[in-house]
Amino acid sequence: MLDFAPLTQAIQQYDAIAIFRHVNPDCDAMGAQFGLKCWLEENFPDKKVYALGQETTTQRRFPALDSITDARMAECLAIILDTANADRVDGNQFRLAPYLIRIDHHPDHEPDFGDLRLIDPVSAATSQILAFYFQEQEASGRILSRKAAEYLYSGLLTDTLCFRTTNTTGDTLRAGAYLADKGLDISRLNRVLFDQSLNDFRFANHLRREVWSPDNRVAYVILNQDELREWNITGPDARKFIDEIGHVKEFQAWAVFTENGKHTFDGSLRSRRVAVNDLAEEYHGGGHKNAAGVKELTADQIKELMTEIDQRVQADISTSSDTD
Ligand SMILES: [Mn+2]
Repeated sequence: MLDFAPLTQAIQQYDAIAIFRHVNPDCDAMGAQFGLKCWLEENFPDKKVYALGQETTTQRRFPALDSITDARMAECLAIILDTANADRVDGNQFRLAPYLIRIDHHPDHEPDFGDLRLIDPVSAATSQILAFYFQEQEASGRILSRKAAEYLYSGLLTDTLCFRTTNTTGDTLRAGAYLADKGLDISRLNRVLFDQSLNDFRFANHLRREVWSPDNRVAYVILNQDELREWNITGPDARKFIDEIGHVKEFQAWAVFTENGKHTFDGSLRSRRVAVNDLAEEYHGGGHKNAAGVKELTADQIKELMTEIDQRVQADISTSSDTD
């Protein structure tokens, strides 16, 4: 369990708090950001709290982001959520903060990034870490509202693909139960997060048709700019459909690559068992063991990467008799 005492001390010490998260945010980044903002505003009404960043997610609606001057930033405690690398933060102003706290569940590769680091790679979501912090704080009379709980539950549910990922644990479900007890409408939230438009439904069919899997072990799709334009979808949004490929028993690893504006490809990688994050790091990316991202690959590099992943899968199959 993380020691949250220094976090509480820092929050108490500063009159203004700025909350950051990563670029191309998912619902865990946004949910954690607004869950924390909401909780701080409700429990520390005298403090000013800012949610900073430019981008947002299309999966559910979040309030508008704030903006502050550099001078104001220099007075703020900065809290960075769900972000393992300094250059992945959405916005640069955190560098002006007198004190920097990181709360994250990604493996920690930048020990100098953050004055205080609350990192738990075993947590399925940053929202999970915050849920336990807020629960602990109830002993000090602080409350978690339904609204704040809803933000965190959105993060928990999306980062675990509805409690299905390999990092879903009893703690994940306990965090979910704690949040649900705040009066959440679970069914409505699921519809808000996972119901899709007709265009999305048809795009998912297109993606399934385009899957390339020569040996039925490793599967991937490459989408070029013309296709993305035709389907009226951005690269990051198209890559979120990767789960469409993840339910085929034969596939041990799978990926979706989308052409970016620089004539190279960005990709999302997933695997059942073999590690893909160390390989992703060789291709301008990174992430979790079984879920990672890569950036700016040429078509040849895609082939190289998928061949390397396939070799790992073959080695894994030949050393393992566990086939469930
Ligand atoms: Mn996350």
